Amino acid sequence: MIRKFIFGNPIETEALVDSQSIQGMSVEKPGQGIPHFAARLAGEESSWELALDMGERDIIYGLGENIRGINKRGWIYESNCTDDPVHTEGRRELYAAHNFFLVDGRERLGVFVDAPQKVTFDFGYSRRDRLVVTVDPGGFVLYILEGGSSRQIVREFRGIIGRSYIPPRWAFGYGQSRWGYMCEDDIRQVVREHRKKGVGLDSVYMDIDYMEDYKDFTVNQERFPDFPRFVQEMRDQKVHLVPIIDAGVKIQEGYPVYEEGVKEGYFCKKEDQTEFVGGVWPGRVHFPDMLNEKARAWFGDQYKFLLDQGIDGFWNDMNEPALFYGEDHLAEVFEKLEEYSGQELDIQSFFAVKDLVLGLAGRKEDYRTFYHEYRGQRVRHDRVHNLYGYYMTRAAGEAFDRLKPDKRILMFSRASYVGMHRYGGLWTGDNCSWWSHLLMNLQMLPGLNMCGFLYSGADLGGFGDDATEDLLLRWLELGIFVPLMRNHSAKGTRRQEFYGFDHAEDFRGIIGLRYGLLPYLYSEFMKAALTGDMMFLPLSFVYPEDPEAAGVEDQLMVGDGMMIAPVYRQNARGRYVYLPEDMKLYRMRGVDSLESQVLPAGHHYVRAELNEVLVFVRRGHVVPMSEGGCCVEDVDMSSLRLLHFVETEGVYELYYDDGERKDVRLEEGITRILVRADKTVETEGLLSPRCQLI
Ligand code: MIG
Repeated sequence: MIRKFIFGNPIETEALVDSQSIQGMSVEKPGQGIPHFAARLAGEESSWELALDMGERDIIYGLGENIRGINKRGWIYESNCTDDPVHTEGRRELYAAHNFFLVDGRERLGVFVDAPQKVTFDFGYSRRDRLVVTVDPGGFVLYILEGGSSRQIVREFRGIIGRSYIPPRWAFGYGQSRWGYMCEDDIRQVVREHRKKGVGLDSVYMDIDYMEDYKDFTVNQERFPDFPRFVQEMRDQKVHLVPIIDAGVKIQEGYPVYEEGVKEGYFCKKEDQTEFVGGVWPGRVHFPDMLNEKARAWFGDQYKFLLDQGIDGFWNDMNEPALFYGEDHLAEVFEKLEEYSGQELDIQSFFAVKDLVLGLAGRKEDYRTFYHEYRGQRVRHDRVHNLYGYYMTRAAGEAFDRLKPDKRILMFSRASYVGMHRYGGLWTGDNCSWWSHLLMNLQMLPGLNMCGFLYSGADLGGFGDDATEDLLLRWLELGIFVPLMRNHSAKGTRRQEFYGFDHAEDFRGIIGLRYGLLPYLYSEFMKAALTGDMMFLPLSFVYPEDPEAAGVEDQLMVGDGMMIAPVYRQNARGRYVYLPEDMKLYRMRGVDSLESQVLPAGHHYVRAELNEVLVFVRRGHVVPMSEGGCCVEDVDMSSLRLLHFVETEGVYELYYDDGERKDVRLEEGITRILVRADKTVETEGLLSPRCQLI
């Protein structure tokens, strides 16, 4: 059951596919019959506060991309899309605003706070047993979902927010990226090393250096003299190039995107109707008004420039939107600095000077100085801040539907809001090469799925700071299960392509497993997308009666038949694993190197050497694997190996399609694989693979 409560005059976000069909009650004053929550008005401009008393053992799941554990209880989080590259435990907000959570305990309810402005989630931070949601002024819609299991509540939520984005199948292959590939040869080297050493690769990412002066929808002619030819050269090697697109448009005479945008009035303007100027990588920029329908269509059409040259995938960056400085405020800072200059600074003034300079980036006040034309109204940016990345990605997604109606285009974004999940996936931004961030990557996955973000992933190996070989291997051992599997790192950090390290064979084995597991992973992804389910689940979603499962923060269920327990500690050669039921453990070094053993329910210490991955298959389940390959299109579906834990019988419904079509139906792609106790296998449906039990 879904109930809807309307507070004040909310701004439509289009998070839901059809918000009108759910009957709503408007809430004018506190104490007006909202179930579970006590509502009150607080703050100067009157923001709403919703409070709920929690039971001692209540668990809170959700909030998608945010820091800390799977159970979000015990911290305070903010939805306020922010470009901050240091994701430490003390942070409250990252790049995304995913306002859906689920309280599971004394009562079980799903809660979606549909508000494009800042929202704060105090989950037992101020008071251990109290949950308080604070919504900044401006109105919002509250949805409360009840009835059924946690998984059912999530499915119901996913039903109202619409089908998740589905990428082309090649986007499930391994992607190599680095901020700093400057020219054709840098990219050729990546491909050459992968192909030479037989380590899988499907895509190479192009960061901002491929552009001319960081201008969107340009390609640097000196470094990529014949881009369409180069794109084709890579395609001949079965590699897709994936360029980055930034939100800010460089202010430069003669640059058509800039000139057209100004002429048509497509950029965000200030109170005085002049364009807002910010500073980002291209220098001075304007921000396209992604919320304005016409501007959005126009911005989306720009992707054609690259599509026409053979590009079929993109990543949208800096769309919180990130702001190194706002030009007006920069002028104020210079003025103040002028006052200090020549003076003898005492320590207070020194810190004042320092704060002035450090306070330039992402300054909240700057977000109050420009406006959008949204649904016929002029709306100040901070009121809709969390929609910007969503609407930028929507611009692209809608354009792809017009420009490439029959072909899936890869798209993922940094900033996001619920609703964007229909147009693209996401990556979780600038993490660091830290062991703690490997675990954080795992812990974010279920929350992301709850909010509709299935095609998502973190920078494997870590973006900031220096990676080591063992960290990268361990991280890849999680990454092979995650739809967006990309190794990315920052300029200035240690290189982290596999070939910079000593043991190519270990990387070949681990990355090879991704291609081996592809039949299962793609199939589980598609089933999750097409039925509104999760692909990564906390153990408690599958074993709700097991109190120990509820406390597990470092293992996940992956699809229907599998549990994973990655190693995420430096120097560990194994780990403790909790099994809610008997399972069959496969310890794998590569597609051709695996051993298995049945383990009884309970706690175990399980060995896992640096080059070994642990996969646990549930009783009665079958997990199909391919023989591997060096890219997705080489994965052979005619010959499958079946991981299985079958005592009586086990069935797997394998989904498959051409990997490209947008218009997909689950029923059309199913092959039923039946494994019997006597070890015979029968298949029926779309494919007729040869099957071998392993
Ligand atoms: O201010 O384009 O998160 O993946 O490599 C940094 C350069 C801008 C941030 C992205 C990162 C990308 C980087 N970008």
